[in-house]
Amino acid sequence: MAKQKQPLVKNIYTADPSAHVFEGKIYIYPSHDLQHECEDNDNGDQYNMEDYHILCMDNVDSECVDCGEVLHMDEVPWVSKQMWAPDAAYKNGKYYLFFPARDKEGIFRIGVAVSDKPAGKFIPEKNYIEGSFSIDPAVLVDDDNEAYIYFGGLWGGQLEKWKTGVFDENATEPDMDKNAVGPRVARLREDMLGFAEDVKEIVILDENGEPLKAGDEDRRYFEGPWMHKYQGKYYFSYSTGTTHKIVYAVGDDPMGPFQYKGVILEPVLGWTTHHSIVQVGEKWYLFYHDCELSGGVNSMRCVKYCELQYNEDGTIQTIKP
Ligand code: FUB
Repeated sequence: MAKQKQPLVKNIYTADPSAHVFEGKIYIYPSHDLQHECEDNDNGDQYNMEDYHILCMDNVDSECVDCGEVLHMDEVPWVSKQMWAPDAAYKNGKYYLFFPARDKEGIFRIGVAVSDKPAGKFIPEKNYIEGSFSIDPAVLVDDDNEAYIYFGGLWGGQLEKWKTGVFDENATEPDMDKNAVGPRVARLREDMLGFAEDVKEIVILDENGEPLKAGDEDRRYFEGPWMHKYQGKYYFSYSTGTTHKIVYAVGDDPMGPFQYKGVILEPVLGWTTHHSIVQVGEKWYLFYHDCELSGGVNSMRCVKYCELQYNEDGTIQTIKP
């Protein structure tokens, strides 16, 4: 039986859970953390993952099952290393697994793999999505069947190196009083295998309608985007990285802008925090990770879940891990 706030599986280390209800079950698309000797640094070298496993639960109370490996980096011609946080989407009868990894030049790109079933096996496209960069793809298929991909992560995820639209190895984050680097969004093509239009930078606004500043580390975007809809509004949530929170901002358009609203999850054990939000029946759930299973090793994480509750005004109640 799965219990809230307990590791969902213990046979492997898992992180970055993207949860969806497909075909009446809960499918979780996580990163698969490995035990290895890589250096623990700000570049994320310690997150040296090689493949993806999919987890499945019949319902929120049932056992969580590891469905096994569905994609390995050796099967993806453009990948050199580091298969980081994935997400999956369903459209037009097929399932799509979106995943970031470093290409042969060491630049993070986003790839896509396709399956007829939610638990794979997934067959990768030969090349990464043209025009893609950075990490942590999250996909929303909206009620009108338009699909949007959100992505980006600072530091190891290289987002600040794309300020000009071209990769600049030496680019750094903006000064503290300048506008924060925004996450990115692109509309996906009807076949889900490429961007339909140019990538756009998302703006997250403060309570006065001003863009959040780079020095506002309690609120500015760092990595791990997620998009869900609640009562017709678009809820864009993400990790603040250096301050280790999951926070959210709300807007009327899937491409933003979004106004900052508050904290969803207080810091967990471990440096990274990463989440997804999914409705199962009448209730809403937060899937997240921490490092409890490894006793606090940053690169050996475990996926958990708990119920998420809204207030009457549509704000989300803050969860303590
Ligand atoms: O799992 C590797 C990276 O750590 C993810 O891409 C980030 O979101 C962070 O969780």
